[in-house]
Amino acid sequence: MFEHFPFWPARASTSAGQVDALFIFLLLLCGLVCLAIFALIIVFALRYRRRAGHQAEHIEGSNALELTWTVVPGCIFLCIFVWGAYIYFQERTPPEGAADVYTVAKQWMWKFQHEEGQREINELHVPVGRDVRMIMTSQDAIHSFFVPAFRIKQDVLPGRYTTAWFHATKPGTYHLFCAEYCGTMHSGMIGDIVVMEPAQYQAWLSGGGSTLPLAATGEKLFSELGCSTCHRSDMQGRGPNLVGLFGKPVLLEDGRTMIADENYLRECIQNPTLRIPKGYKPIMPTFQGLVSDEQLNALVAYIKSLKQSQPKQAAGSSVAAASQQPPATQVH
Ligand code: HEC
Ligand SMILES: [Cu+2]
Repeated sequence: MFEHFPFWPARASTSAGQVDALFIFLLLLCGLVCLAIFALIIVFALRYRRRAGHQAEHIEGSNALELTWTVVPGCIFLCIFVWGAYIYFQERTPPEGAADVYTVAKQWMWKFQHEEGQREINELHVPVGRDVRMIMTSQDAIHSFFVPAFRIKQDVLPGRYTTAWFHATKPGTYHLFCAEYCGTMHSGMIGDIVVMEPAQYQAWLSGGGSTLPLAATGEKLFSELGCSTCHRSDMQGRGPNLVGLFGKPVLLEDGRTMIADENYLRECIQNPTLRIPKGYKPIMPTFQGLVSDEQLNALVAYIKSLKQSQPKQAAGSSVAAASQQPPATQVH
């Protein structure tokens, strides 16, 4: 209904309609309450104006009245809360099997890395109808990934990953903004999300020449940086076997159990001494400052891929993996 309303951004994702419904509900509710207050002010002012022979009457408290104006707004607020929480959790929970796009924000640009290997700056191509999960980090200040047409906004922080996801529903080009003041050129930190029909998208993917998938780039780095000398799939290395690690709980030396998600992998590479898996010595050198955020993304993508693409190897090392880790539980 707001398609041609100039102040309303295009609606191009599955969650846009839900966010709008809640927003319109809040707008109507506030508008109605505001109207009612103004109407009552006028009515009361006229009705109870000062007149000869009329005297105000003192009223003692009324429990019925107090209860009504407490319970009714309380219920309305609770409805808003439940509705909002429902949408929030939906926006926070990426569906199983979403395609990952790694994002590095910096003053003042957006850099994207596709799983397929394509890299882009200030422009992100995605197909209609795919669940896309943004795995984002910043090289410097705090930024915020904001796509009004998708109704998503997520802060992007240095030193860790934050995620957001969307499912584009309409081809087109949509604005991307940085929504967190990040320095002089903050207002210029903008980009385009180009949503294409799947066939077009395939053409775009293959148009860029041959690119190495992100996980393969990570695999190359893994051997170039010497990771593979300690992390071997045959369990002869000095470091833990990384096959099948992603998504599993890891028991640490200090007794904590952590899920090996993207942030865990990232921190293990940047700051290995912070988390020592049980049974291992803190001999892994830190790679902080030695690998860029893009390279870190590739390494993380590679370690994640060790689960999906090498089921045979994973099965072979499951004994060792099991002794190192508690039973697998489903995460995300
Ligand atoms: C000198 C041997 C060595 C090298 C080189 C090394 N690691 Fe490690 N790595 C270890 C050891 C030992 C541990 C466990 C103790 C710890 O976390 O410090 C570990 C832990 C890890 C973990 C956490 C594993 C788990 O089961 O929780 C990850 C992920 C990891 N390394 C990735 C890498 C990557 C990526 C590289 C290359 C950039 C690398 N490592 C290089 C020895 C090494
Ligand atoms: Cu910014």
